Amino acid sequence: MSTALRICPLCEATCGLTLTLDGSRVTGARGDRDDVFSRGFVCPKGAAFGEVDADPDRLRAPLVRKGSSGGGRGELQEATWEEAFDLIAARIPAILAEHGPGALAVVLGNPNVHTVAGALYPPVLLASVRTRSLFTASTLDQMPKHVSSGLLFGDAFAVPVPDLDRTDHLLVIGANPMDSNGSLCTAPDFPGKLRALRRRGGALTVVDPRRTRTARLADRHVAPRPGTDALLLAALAQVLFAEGLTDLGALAGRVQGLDALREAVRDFTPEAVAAVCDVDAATIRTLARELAAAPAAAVYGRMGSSTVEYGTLANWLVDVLNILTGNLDRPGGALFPLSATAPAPRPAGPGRGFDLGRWTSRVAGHPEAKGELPMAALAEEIDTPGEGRVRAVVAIAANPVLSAPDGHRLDRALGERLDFMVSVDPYLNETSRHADVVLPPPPPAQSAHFDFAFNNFAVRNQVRYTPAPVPLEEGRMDEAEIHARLILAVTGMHGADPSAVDDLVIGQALAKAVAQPHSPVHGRDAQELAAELTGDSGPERRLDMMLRLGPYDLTLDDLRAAPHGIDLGPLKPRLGQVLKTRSGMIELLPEPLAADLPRLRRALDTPAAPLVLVGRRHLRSNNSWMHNVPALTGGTNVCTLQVHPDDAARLGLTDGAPARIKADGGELEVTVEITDTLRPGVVSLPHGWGHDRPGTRLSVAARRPGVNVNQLLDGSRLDPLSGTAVLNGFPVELTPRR
Ligand SMILES: Nc1nc2c(c(=O)[nH]1)N[C@H]1C(S)=C(S)[C@@H](COP(=O)(O)OP(=O)(O)OC[C@H]3O[C@@H](n4cnc5c(=O)[nH]c(N)nc54)[C@H](O)[C@@H]3O)O[C@H]1N2
Ligand SMILES: Nc1nc2c(c(=O)[nH]1)N[C@H]1C(S)=C(S)[C@@H](COP(=O)(O)OP(=O)(O)OC[C@H]3O[C@@H](n4cnc5c(=O)[nH]c(N)nc54)[C@H](O)[C@@H]3O)O[C@H]1N2
Ligand code: SF4
Ligand SMILES: [Mo]
Repeated sequence: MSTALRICPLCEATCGLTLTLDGSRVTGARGDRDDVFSRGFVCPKGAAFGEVDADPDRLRAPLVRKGSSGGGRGELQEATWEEAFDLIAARIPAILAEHGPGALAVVLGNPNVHTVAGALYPPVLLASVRTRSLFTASTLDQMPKHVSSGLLFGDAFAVPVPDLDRTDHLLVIGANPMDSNGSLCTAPDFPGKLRALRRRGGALTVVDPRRTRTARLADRHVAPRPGTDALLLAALAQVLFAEGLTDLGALAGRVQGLDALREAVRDFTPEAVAAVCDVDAATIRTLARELAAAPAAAVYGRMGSSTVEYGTLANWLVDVLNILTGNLDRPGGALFPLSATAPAPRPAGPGRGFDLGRWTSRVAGHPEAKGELPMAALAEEIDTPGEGRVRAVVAIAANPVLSAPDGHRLDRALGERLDFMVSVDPYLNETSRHADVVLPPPPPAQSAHFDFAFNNFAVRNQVRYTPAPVPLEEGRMDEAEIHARLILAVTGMHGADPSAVDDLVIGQALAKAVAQPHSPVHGRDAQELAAELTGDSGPERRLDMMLRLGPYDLTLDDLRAAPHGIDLGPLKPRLGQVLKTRSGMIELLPEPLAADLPRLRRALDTPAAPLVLVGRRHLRSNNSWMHNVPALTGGTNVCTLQVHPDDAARLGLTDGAPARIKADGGELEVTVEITDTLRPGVVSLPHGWGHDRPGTRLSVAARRPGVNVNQLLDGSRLDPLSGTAVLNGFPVELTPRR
């Protein structure tokens, strides 16, 4: 028996785990008490790390489709790595040569932000193929935040996070961190931090149509009609202006467009929005006054205010409120983290700004956002004939058949209309079953971990690296090597040494850095610097390089010498480093947002749908891929349609009985669960279920498949500015099954 440290990759909290090992088998997992950030916290998912790691349904070898000569598509069979990459090299470059780069769609799912490989290689793949057909989970999630940050601050990745440890007042809108453990706010033990806020006399307000576990902890819970957050937040801003409660504090002089904003929100009075939001005007005024009165306050919005019709407006208004109350970039408010692998900050001054809609999607003409097209448009980009059609897909850690709108259409498109598909995925699931080649990464215990993504959203600056706790099993390939070989195979360099990819990146990055006056290596020799890098693999050398080019004067050796991490202190004000707008100021009322306000104003006169659907997450689940682990299934983690007792009585529904639910995209049979934790007029169905398609290898999940909520959508409901799918607050009809 031995122990090893591993940062948990299962959610955004990034807790440090201590694994107990029997040889190379993980026999247990507990929170690492010495971890500088998570200090021993663990949740049920992290505690089940061993079971997640050892799932017997995980693929052990690549799968390649064979026997397709007879007209059918053939069957996926185990193959060698060589066969798998040979086939990719034989097919994709030819498709690119014939049809152009856009014929290859790159589809990136959520676990990409939870692996070293996913952080380091997809950007290289995209840059070398030069395809504009990029679809990621962001347009099912946080793209509205990127767009609003891009417009406000000039940098789509400049996301302020609530200073949980020091704030006096936290206003949470459309997030349920008690179950999700937080998102775009990396905070191990979010529950403990909320309790500590209350203990030190601070206030927690939760705005959510459901009485969630987070709402139950709050001093005040407001349950508005789903989809109306932007109106509610606009009214808060209106009250701050009208009652003279704005106080920019240190932001005064760094903000542009204040008067225009006052004018733009003038008609969104509490009285004007009260009926649509179904929140009385007095409560709205109280929320605004409390926010303004708190010594330090933070407004924090997530999924429920993002994947909605006015998602970008709502995300923008979250930061507008932080700015109007002087809480942006101040301790206790919402601050910009500074990760150890971020490039060394450049001096303050005007930047290049942020542009939206530089190109549009082929079929529906959706504008790009941050270089991406809406995931909701992937199916139509494959199945609509014409010049520029997507003919090949590389899907990495993505299961859009379940996670994106209208899985049936995407399922058919992937199965019948593609010339070639690759999945990098540990499971044969609803999406990867369509691939011609499946490349399985090893289980997490065999992978090193570093949070390239989440340290940018962490409530405290810190840095931790955990090498792979156990060596790669015979026949396995590290996910970084899989990605590097995939890049080589796709770009016509099949057979080259995969370290060539890392050397290329290192060479380019160092050449750029030595030319930058603000870089710690300015003026030095790039080749000499490359030779100084340590690390046993391409990814380790790249990590070492990023640390050396970063803001803290760190190296990989420093991280190795501190296995429980290095604390880099609380978040500090750093707006000057962050702003990259063309004006060099915060641009409070950017033109694309101003142009979207009339649409919001029209919502004031639109009658509310009698019944709308919202999602929910369960602590022991994670999107679509953890229903196969027995330790995490059962109990309350079930795919039921939650219905309020009043709606159940009105519609003649009984608890546990089947019902039919119908929306734009289709119909589902669901099991009713009656609960008063929802506001009337709202039903809730979780996502990631629907494991009943043939040809998958998910033996546990298939026994209790549930239904795919996204089948209720047809992909046409989007937040227009960000291309994000409306997954919350869409109208449904519900009838008992007769
Ligand atoms: N209705 C509705 N739909 C939603 C949501 C919602 O709230 N409601 N939430 C949305 C959100 S926020 C997100 S992020 C998306 C997620 O959407 P996706 O990213 O498409 O879905 P996941 O279920 O996270 O599955 C990711 C895939 O990664 C694979 N995987 C797991 N570990 C690894 C690994 O280490 N390496 C690789 N290469 N693959 C791995 C899994 O087997 C799975 O196939 O779903 C979205 N869909
Ligand atoms: N256990 C677990 N943890 C997870 C995940 C998981 O699947 N399971 N997924 C991970 C991922 S990929 C992400 S992105 C994060 C998401 O983390 P969170 O953003 O915390 O997401 P949810 O738990 O979906 O919470 C969204 C809340 O918004 C509410 N809501 C719905 N519509 C509206 C609305 O119109 N207005 C308001 N104000 N509220 C609304 C819902 O009732 C729900 O409580 O969680 C991550 N962590
Ligand atoms: S909170 Fe997230 S990171 Fe922490 S143990 Fe649970 S799943 Fe892992
Ligand atoms: Mo997500």
